[in-house]
Amino acid sequence: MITLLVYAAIVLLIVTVAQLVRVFELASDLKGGRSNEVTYRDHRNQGRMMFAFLIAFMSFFVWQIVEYKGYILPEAASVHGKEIDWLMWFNMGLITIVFVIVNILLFYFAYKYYSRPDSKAVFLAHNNRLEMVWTVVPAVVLAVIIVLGLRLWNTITSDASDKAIVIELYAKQFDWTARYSGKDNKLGHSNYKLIDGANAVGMDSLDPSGADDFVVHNELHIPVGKEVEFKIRSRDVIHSAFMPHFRIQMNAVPGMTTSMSMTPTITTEEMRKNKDVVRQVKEVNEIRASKGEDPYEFNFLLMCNKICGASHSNMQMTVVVDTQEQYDAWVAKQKPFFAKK
Ligand SMILES: [Cu+2]
Repeated sequence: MITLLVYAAIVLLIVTVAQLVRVFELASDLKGGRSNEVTYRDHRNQGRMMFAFLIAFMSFFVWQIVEYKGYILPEAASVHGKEIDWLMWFNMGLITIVFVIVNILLFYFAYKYYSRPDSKAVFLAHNNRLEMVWTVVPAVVLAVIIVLGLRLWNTITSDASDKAIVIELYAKQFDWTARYSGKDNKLGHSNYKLIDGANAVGMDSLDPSGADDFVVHNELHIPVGKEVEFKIRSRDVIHSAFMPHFRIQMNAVPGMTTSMSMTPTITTEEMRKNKDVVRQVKEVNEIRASKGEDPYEFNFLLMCNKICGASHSNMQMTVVVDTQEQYDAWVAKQKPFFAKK
C-alpha cells in the first residue's frame, strides 16, 4: 500500500512540475516574450555549466583515485602475477591519459565555443589528415596492447614443466577438494561413478599411480619458489578456480580437465608482513572489533569465481604458501587416500 502511495506521489509531482512549466510559459507569452526562444544568456549559462562540470568531474576522478587506491589487491605473489600487474597498470595508464584528454577537450570546447549572436559554424566536409590521425593512432595503440596481452597469456597458459608439482582441484557445490599426486607426481585414474561419501573425487583403487595420492579438504599447501600445476575439474556445474593473490583464474568445467600453473614467490608468513596487507587487515579488524567479532588473519585464498548457486560466496579454501621445509613436513604428515581407507 505504501509503495502504491509513493508511486502516486511521484506521478502527481511530475504532473505538477509539467503544469507549473506550462503556467510560466503562458505568463511569459502574455508579457510578449517568446518562451521557446533560446537566448544568448541561455547559451552562456550552459557553457559555464559545462566548464563547472569539467572541474567537478575531474576533481571527483582524482578524489576517487586518492580515496580508494589503498583497497586494491596487494602485490602479486607469483612470478607471472608481476607481469600481469605490469600489463594492467600499463593499460590503466593509457586509459587514464585518453580519458583525461578526451573529457577536458569535450567540456572545455563546449564552454569555449558556446553560441554567440554573431558566431557561425565552420563548414568542414572532409579532412584526410585528421581521418588518418584518428584511425592510425588508436589502431597502433590497440595493436600494442593486444600483442602484449596475447604474448603474456600464451606464457601463462603454456604447458607446465615436468618438474611442476601436480595438484588436482576438484570443485563441487559448494566446496573444493584438493588431491596431491604424491611421490610419483602422477595423479591416479578417477571416475565420477566411484564417487561416494568417502571418495569425494572418485579415485580408482586399481590404478597404481593413485596409490600415493592424498586428498585434503580444508587447506591447500604449496611450497614457495616451486612451480605448481593445477588440474582443475568439476563434479556438477561450471565453477572457476580463482586465486586473486597469485593472479590465477581458470574455469572448472564438468566433463573435462582444465589446467593452470604458477610459481608462488611469497610465503603466507611473509605476506602477512607486507605493509599493504598489514594496513588492510588492521582496518578490517577495527570494523570487526566494533561489531564484537573475532579478529581476522590474512590468508591466501582459493575462491569460486562463477556464480554457481546459493552458497557460491562460501566456496573457498585457504591456500598456505610454505617454505620448502614447512611443506615437506606437512606432506610427511599426510596419509595416502587408500591407506587411510
Ligand atoms: Cu562454484
